[in-house]
Amino acid sequence: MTERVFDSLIVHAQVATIAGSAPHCGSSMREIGLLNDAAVGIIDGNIAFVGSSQDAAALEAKECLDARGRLLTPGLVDPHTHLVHSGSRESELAQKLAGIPYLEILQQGGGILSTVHATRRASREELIEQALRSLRTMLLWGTTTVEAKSGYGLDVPTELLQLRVAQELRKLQPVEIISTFLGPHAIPPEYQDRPDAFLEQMIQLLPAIQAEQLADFADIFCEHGVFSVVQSERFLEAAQKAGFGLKIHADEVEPLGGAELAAKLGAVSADHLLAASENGLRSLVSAGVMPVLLPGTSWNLRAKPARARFLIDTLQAPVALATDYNPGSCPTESLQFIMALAANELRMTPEEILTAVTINSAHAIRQAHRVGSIEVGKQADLCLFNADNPAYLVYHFGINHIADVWKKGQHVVVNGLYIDNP
Ligand code: IZC
Ligand code: ZN
Repeated sequence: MTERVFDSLIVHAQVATIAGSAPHCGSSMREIGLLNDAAVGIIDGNIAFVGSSQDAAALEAKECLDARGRLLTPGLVDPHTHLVHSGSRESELAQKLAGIPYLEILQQGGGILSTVHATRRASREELIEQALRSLRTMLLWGTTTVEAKSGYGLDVPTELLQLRVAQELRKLQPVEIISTFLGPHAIPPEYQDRPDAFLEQMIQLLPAIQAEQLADFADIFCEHGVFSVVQSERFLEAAQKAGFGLKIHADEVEPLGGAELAAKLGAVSADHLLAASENGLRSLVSAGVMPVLLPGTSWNLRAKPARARFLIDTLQAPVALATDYNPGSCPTESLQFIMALAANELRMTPEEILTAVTINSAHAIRQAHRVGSIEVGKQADLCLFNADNPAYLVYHFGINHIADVWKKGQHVVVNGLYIDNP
């Protein structure tokens, strides 16, 4: 053991430990331990040592960083974003502030459809460039793994383009990207009177996406005026048969029954759930579906937040958190801001929040065997914060607390600055 030379060694850190790779449910979400004066060693991109700084003193390392008592956490995992798109929707801000509901803006041809128009017009290079800017922001703010949905093409070529862009982005920068096909995100103008024909087209596209390994998950916007529960079931069943893991935009605005459907189909996650019925929540928890809550969206749409306390305290459920980064309902890449909202809006504790943006969010995208906790054998995705405890992160809100970030053992953010080709 003493012969091993570590690529990097981080010493004198407050290491936030999350024991085990299983999803953390209910009160166990608060079981984050802080290892005082701890050290983490990295070899070949993986965590190879977690222990006291004293024990680490005997270890040999090519690079050593003194954390000076600051908080070291797993790299943050954002399990729900609409990363690849073109344009922005600040032109709809006045409508939103005037009280025009999100779904009404969509019915009038704006909202998601305005981003669809912009994305269809954009070149591959423009899509890459805009997403790269977002990924840079994410990394600088501590996100090391992100889920990215399609859904702004709503036609075969543009949906494929969005997914291929996500695939290319993996090679261009360090943040890991897990792709989701969200073809049924809205009904495109050319199919306005034939939603079932559009859905069929998206179902027909599933095998091609699977054959090219362009996405691990399939998702649908199950919502009043978008896709019904019956349509959602048809699409998700076909996706499951084609080998996709299932996700669902469930009960974001109206209690339609998306949560119940997620339970019935054994989805990997059910996301939003602001309006989900109590029965819906109970059944999805019993079925082992990960609830992914998006407090940035409820806050931005000025809607009632999801029932995190009911899930955690009454149902002893796990909860994961995500940004929902998109140009409409939640234009922010910052999981740190979402963490502050989770405290204030969802009444989650700092420990629950840290669990929800690490091990539980890794579960929401089936990556918990590799990321989401600081354990020997896991990928060395780490965040060093200018803070010495988790409460400080959510209490001092709206600013970036990141000092350093490691991705697969590479030191990609140093003192708050992005390092290209470390
Ligand atoms: O572009 O508005 N809810 N899809 C479902 C979104 C929000 C993204 C958007
Ligand atoms: Zn979404």
